[in-house]
Amino acid sequence: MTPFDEAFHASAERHERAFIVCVIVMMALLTVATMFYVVHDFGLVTTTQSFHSDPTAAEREVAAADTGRVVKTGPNSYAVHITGKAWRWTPGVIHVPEGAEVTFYVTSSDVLHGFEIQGTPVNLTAVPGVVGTVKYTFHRTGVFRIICNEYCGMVHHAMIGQVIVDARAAE
Ligand SMILES: [Cu+2]
Repeated sequence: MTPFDEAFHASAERHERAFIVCVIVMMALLTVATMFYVVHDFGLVTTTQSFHSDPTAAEREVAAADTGRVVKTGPNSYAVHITGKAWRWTPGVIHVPEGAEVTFYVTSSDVLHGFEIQGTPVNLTAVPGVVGTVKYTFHRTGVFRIICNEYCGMVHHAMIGQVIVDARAAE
């Protein structure tokens, strides 16, 4: 071996070691990042009150809060608790008066559903185990269709509900 060969060999070995260290660091970062997302996606960590590790807990919460009824929460505000389940929204028909500010509490008891009220910006994913909240003020009377915009199986296209905005009675 010439002195040149030895110097080359030593330098190649240093590079190889540096590479091995890089790979170990990258694998460690990947492992940590994966664990972080797995824990969050599977709800093992509860970060806010709206998240539950048990999907049925969210269902019970909505059920306990009068699913199917429009609850008056103020002079001009209403709350509706609504559950998506393949393939219907419960309640399926919601009556609110014109000009009412309505807060929707939305969850799902099986798979992901898309809670969309046509003709409004209301668009929220109904997630099992999570109660999502969205507010909207209905300024005109008429029938607004609630559709599911997240494919959820065979009868997804027929998962249609209604928000019926009634004219205010003369005072
Ligand atoms: Cu759907």
